[in-house]
Amino acid sequence: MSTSPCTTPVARPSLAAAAPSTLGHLRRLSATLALALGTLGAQAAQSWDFSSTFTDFRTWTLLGNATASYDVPGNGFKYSELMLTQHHVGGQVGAGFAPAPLALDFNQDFDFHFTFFIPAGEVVRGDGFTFTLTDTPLLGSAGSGLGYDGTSSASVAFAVDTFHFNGEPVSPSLQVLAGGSVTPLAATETGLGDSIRVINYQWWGAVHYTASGLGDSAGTFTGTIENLDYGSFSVSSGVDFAALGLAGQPVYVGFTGANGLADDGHFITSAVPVPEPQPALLLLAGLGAVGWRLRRRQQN
Ligand SMILES: [Ca+2]
Repeated sequence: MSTSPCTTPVARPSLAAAAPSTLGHLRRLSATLALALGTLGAQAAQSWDFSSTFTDFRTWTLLGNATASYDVPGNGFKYSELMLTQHHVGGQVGAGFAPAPLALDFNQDFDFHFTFFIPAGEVVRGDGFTFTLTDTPLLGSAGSGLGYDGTSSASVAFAVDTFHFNGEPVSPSLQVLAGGSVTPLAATETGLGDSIRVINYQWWGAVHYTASGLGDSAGTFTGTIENLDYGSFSVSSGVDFAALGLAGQPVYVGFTGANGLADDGHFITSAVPVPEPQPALLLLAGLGAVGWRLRRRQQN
């Protein structure tokens, strides 16, 4: 394994890791169907996938230590990475938010999909990252604050918390957070231990919201992580977006992360195949050669 700090190849999915899982296939198929139905019906689907719909994180609002990169290494894929905290560098806190706010309807369901890596540092695991919906891009405190704690904007977050003190949910845990506090509304202890931060191991993340159906901008907010080796883990909480002050506001979507005394990296990634012109050209050239040989044979 590389020992140099902050190497993008560490975070880059291998070809195997970039190959979508079966669940990923189904997810994309259902997302495509939802989009198709959305354009046919009156209700547009509220669905976003930052992983398989290419997301250039260089265009995002980057706060604190967060940086973004873009790469086309010639392996048939193009990549962009949002690095919230740098691998092997402690004391980091960063955030990145999509540049344009969304007009989310909290009386309709919505979902977001993303992929992430937590390359392990060399000391204690920590601290984690959040997927955040907020009325203004935010950056909270480092360490256990996950780049979210202490912020005053109207917000809800899905946290992957990888470090705990005594009395807190045993890490790695999944949490629903709100109001700029890292005291969770709900938490699920995954029991994953250091498997959460196996180097170069890609996780799928998702946030699903199911509206109450009562027209009150409230519903059930669920965060999920999964991969083929370790399975799927979720946390759910009722969330009242009207009470939080997010209903009717422009909603910024993004991620925050921190590592404090630990030095794990926290990377959100996007990778899509790059269309390759060569095979099509070769095919045409091949057909042309066959045609020429057939014509020669007929002339002879
Ligand atoms: Ca924690």
